[in-house]
This record gives sequence, structure tokens and C-alpha cells, in this order.
Amino acid sequence: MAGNITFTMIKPEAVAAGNIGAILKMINEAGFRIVALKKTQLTKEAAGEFYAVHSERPFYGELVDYMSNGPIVAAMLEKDNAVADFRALIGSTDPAEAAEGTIRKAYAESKAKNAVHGSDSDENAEIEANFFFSRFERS
Ligand code: FUP
Repeated sequence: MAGNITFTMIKPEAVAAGNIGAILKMINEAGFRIVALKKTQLTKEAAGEFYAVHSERPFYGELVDYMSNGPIVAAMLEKDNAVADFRALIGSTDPAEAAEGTIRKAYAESKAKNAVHGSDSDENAEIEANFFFSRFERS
């Protein structure tokens, strides 16, 4: 059975552009409950660890630089079928391919600066949430 928790980050360029509120509003209006929320900045080392699964990809170095370049907002979200429903809400990795009504269509700048992260499995949602939040920070 699909789990009811996913993890997201609002990425540095979306935070810098002042889009935290607008993106959280879209998330709420799509029926997700915010379980935990934190604005913080990743060190290069932490960004490298978070994206370790991509360490062999050609864009890894740029991804780590960009994700550690400014503040991000990390959140745990709750909803039935959370992982799949949130992937649908954010849209394709490349905003040029993202559907109307998705967060990336509205706010992403490019495939690299694509406004938001969304976990791709229940297992990764738990790993990623644990990266940012302890169990004492979850309601
Ligand atoms: P997604 O799951 O949609 O966030 O996309 P991926 O897991 O494929 O990629 C993770 C992150 O790597 C993306 F959010 C942005 C970055 N990326 C690039 O910078 N260039 C690419 O060609 C693909 C991904």
C-alpha cells in the first residue's frame, strides 16, 4: 500500500525569487498537510550527501553547488498516496515538459533550477525526511 508521507524542498532559486508562500499555497490547495517545515541552507557536503544517488551523473557537481548556494525550505507532507500525488503536482523535471497547473510549470526556471524536489518512493521519502527532521520536530 502506498504511504501517506512525502518530502519536498523548495530550491534556492525559488526561495530567492520570493516564491515560498505561493508554492506552499499550491501544496496546501492540492490537499497536502504540512507535517514539518524548516528553512535552512545546505553545506556543500550535505548537498553532496543528499544527492549521492546522482554522484555518477554529469550534472552532479553543478547540482551540489546550486543546492548549497542559498537557503532552501524543507518540508514533510502528508496525504493519501503522497509520493505519487506530489510528483503529479510538481510536474516533469524539465519545466518545458511540465503540465499546466504544476508547480514546475509555474515556478521552475530550467531543468536544473526546477523550483522543487519531490521524493520518488516511500523509502526515499523516509530517508530524505530523516536527513532534515528528527522525530521530535514532526507533528
Ligand atoms: P526529479 O526527480 O524530477 O527531481 O528529477 P531527477 O531525480 O532526475 O533529478 C534530480 C535533480 O537533478 C533535478 F531536480 C535537477 C537535477 N538535474 C539536472 O540538473 N540536470 C538533468 O539533466 C537532470 C536532473
